[in-house]
Amino acid sequence: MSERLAAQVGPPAMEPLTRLHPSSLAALPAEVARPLYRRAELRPGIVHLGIGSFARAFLCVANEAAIHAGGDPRFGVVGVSLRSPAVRDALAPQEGLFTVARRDADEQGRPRQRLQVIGNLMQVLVAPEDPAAVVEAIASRDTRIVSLTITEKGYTLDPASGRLLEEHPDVAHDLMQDPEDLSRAPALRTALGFLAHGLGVRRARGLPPVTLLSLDNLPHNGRTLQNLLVAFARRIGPPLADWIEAHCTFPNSVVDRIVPATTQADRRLVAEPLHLADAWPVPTEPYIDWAVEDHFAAGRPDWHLAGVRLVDDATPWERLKLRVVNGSHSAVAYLGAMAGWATVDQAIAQPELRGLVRTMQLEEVAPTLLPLPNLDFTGYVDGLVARLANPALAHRTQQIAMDGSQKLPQRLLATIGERLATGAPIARLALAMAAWMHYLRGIDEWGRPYAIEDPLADALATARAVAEREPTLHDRVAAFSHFTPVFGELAGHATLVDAMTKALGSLQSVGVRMTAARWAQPH
Ligand code: CS2
Repeated sequence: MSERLAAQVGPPAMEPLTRLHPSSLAALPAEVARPLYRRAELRPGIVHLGIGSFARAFLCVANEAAIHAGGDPRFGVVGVSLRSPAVRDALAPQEGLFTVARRDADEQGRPRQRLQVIGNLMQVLVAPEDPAAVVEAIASRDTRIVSLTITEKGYTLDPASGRLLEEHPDVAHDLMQDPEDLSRAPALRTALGFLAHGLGVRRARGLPPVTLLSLDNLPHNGRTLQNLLVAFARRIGPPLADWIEAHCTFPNSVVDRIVPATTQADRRLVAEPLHLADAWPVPTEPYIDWAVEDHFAAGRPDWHLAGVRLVDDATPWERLKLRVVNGSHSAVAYLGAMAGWATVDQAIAQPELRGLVRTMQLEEVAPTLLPLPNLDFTGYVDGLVARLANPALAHRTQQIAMDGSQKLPQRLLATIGERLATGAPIARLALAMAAWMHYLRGIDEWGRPYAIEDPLADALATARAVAEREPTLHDRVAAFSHFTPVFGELAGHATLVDAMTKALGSLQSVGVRMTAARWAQPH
């Protein structure tokens, strides 16, 4: 057979794999964990907005562990996709079952994974197809918690101040929907719109309040959600705003688990040992940590049985997580993407970058953290570097680089602001900010272009273009630093502008590797 013909005919067709499904659970290989409880006993106690990979590898995993440990099964999850039907289309034929693959490397550095089929996701609703179903789910008598992983931009807030963006077109649209006219099931677009309308129905029906639980990487995510939702509700009906404030609770919570986007390779890596096809498995790391304030309006799952920390005040955990884990992640993402290191493990394998992350954390971030009993900070940072070095995750630096405008205020600028207030050095933190600015030019050090994915991409491009007209690098950085949605009160701060100019100048002239090496040294 000629080579051309062989290519057309392709390899012999493989037997199509049976789909993961409750009826196929019994045939799973023994080493694959699976639901060992009766799924029929689950009740839909949690409505989760944003049922992407993170929610499934985090909330559903902790929930599954709690139920396995004998916890209350009335907290099954109804997932909501606010945009695309893809997760529902993948999981409906599997009756909500999906596989979590915990991946790392063995002592010899060979990748390995442990598979678990998760059973507590009961249903997935697709908001644009049936907004009324989402409102009804939030208003359902069974619902006791409405949780969210909608990413930073899903909160429709001004990143630097946390204020509701009333002028955002989707917010403006949702504010116009009539909360009294429930029969028409308004075509809501925002998470806040769905929450306000769902809670409006609950209140109208005299049903008990619920807990609103944000699982996103925002500062004081519970309080932030409360402020936004109450501001939104006040615009559509002050009594509803009062009811939410008086009865619903919004615990702050801090989530930590690295969950890269699923690829075709992941599907194959899971299908092979499973001997079944899972349309949307989720790869993740073995590490998982969750601190949540124990302040629930209508009960909660027995998450303590799953090792979740139930705390009075999550603030110290939040600082640690956002500033150390996410701050390092963003620094590695921008520097790595510019240097052409496509994945986080590739980037952190460079001694210069590893050194920079350690110095930034130990010298500049550590003094801004709040005391946590028994925390060995150096061990925590070393543990983070080991997590980032996990070669089995292939976490793309470009994935983390997305939405910088929404992430950097809490990951880097809050720390910078506190350091500046005491006159403390900020060279490494400013390098991370300069790396973002460098990244926004859209071409890496090898001349390869990429798109800037950010809800404020257009405004950022304009700010950059305006800054480019300035005669010196210092003036360009100063002009760009007036982009207030990100820089907020630090706009134009002389010390920050000086430090960013120095770092950006170095990135532009000697590149990422040499700059990281220099900035990793004591200054
Ligand atoms: C990452 C986070 O994509 C990002 O911005 O920094 O998703 C990170 O992986 C998690 O917060 C880790 O807990």
